[in-house]
Amino acid sequence: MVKVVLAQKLLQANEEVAAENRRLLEEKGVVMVNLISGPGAGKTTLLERTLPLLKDKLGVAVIEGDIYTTRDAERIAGTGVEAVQINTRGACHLDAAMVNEALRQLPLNDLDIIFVENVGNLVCPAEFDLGDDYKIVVASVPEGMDKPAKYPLAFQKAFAALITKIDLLPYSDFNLGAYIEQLLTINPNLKIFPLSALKGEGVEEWSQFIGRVAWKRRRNLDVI
Ligand SMILES: Nc1nc2c(ncn2[C@@H]2O[C@H](COP(=O)(O)OP(=O)(O)O)[C@@H](O)[C@H]2O)c(=O)[nH]1
Ligand SMILES: [Mg+2]
Repeated sequence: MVKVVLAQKLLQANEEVAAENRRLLEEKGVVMVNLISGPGAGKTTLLERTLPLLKDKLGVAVIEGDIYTTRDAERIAGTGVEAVQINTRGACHLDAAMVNEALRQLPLNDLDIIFVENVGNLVCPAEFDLGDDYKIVVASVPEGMDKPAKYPLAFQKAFAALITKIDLLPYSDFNLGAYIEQLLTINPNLKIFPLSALKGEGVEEWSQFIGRVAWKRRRNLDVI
């Protein structure tokens, strides 16, 4: 009983800071995109491919969430895009207060879009609102077909699903058509992008989509 009350209080406190983040970002005209996946799905690799396609047209920055290391932020810095690293020191997800700290370190007046790479985990990040505009779930072919059924919350809350590592389809029993059907059963509004960050297939389509969505969102136009 006590545990449940505590969890509710934590989530409520998080909601308040998330609302503050949302207000700040709206005032500054910045769209925040929260990338959620299990470890190794390919979030950082995808960002390394996506950022070069966006950075000349839009002001872009990245907030990297990791339990301990700064490796992903270093990879992002290699693209010339500013990255702020958050180390959660054991926590399995980012929370709104951590993101608030990171936002204070970024030049918000110069930005249009901030990508947040959440801690690799399909469970906790789905429960903690960061004040983001969009949650994007990233699921890769080698993870297998059953993850949406096992971890439905991330897929239910997502605006788009990226099915990554499709270059591995010929070597696996993964059925792309059946997977997409499954995603749409869980969330009929999901925008779905099969892609390979390694080979480049589908990356341009996804990059254009998210760039267009961010641009429209801040002009209060219908995004789709
Ligand atoms: N075959 C293949 N491997 C990929 C692809 N994207 C990422 N990887 C590999 O998957 C591993 C984990 O990628 P990473 O981007 O670090 O995943 P993250 O933990 O979600 O950030 C690395 O060895 C990547 O090279 C892809 O599209 N195809
Ligand atoms: Mg990563």
